[in-house]
Amino acid sequence: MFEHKIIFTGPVGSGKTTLIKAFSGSDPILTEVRASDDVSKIKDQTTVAMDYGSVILDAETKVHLYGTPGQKRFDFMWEILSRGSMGLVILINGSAEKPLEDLHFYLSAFKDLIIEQDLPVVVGINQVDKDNPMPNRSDYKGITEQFRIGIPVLLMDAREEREVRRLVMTLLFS
Ligand SMILES: Nc1nc2c(ncn2[C@@H]2O[C@H](COP(=O)(O)OP(=O)(O)OP(=O)(O)O)[C@@H](O)[C@H]2O)c(=O)[nH]1
Ligand SMILES: [Mg+2]
Repeated sequence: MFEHKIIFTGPVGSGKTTLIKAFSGSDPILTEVRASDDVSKIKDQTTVAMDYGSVILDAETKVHLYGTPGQKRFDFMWEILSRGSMGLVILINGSAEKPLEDLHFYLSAFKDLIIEQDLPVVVGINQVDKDNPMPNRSDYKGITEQFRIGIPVLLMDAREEREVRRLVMTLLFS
């Protein structure tokens, strides 16, 4: 069986934990605690170390999913979780205040994987009106192309198993 490790990163509230819960075959392992300070204005719980889940895609393929904490103060976990991963997903809440800046920030934070290691990367934009997103897909594309040409950008819903599967398949085949 081929086993792949994939890392999911992105800002607080972009849906990393939601996605891993939606997609994991077995019970995911979460490290959520009650949010304090600014995060509590957005939601009740936040990831402090990692999310982990796994899913068997077909008879030959198992995927291990690792979600990072979004909060910058836990950024020491980003590098630890990145080790040995075959691909990176950056998840962006498209209805946040500055989603293009968020994307730029995470592309920069993971530029070693993206530029030096040339790992497969896919960007998922969620929490948007898919028919008329603002900013639109090509705005996000423009940001990714400052880092590397050809990074796929998908509009998706992190709560939907089917859409997460499409995102993961895009990563595995890119
Ligand atoms: N409309 C919509 N809501 C979503 C989607 N994905 C997640 N959400 C909601 O947005 C919030 C995201 O929260 P989390 O999944 O905890 O976000 P996170 O990225 O794990 O955040 P941290 O662990 O704090 O970094 C939850 O309230 C979800 O219900 C989506 O695709 N569409
Ligand atoms: Mg989380």
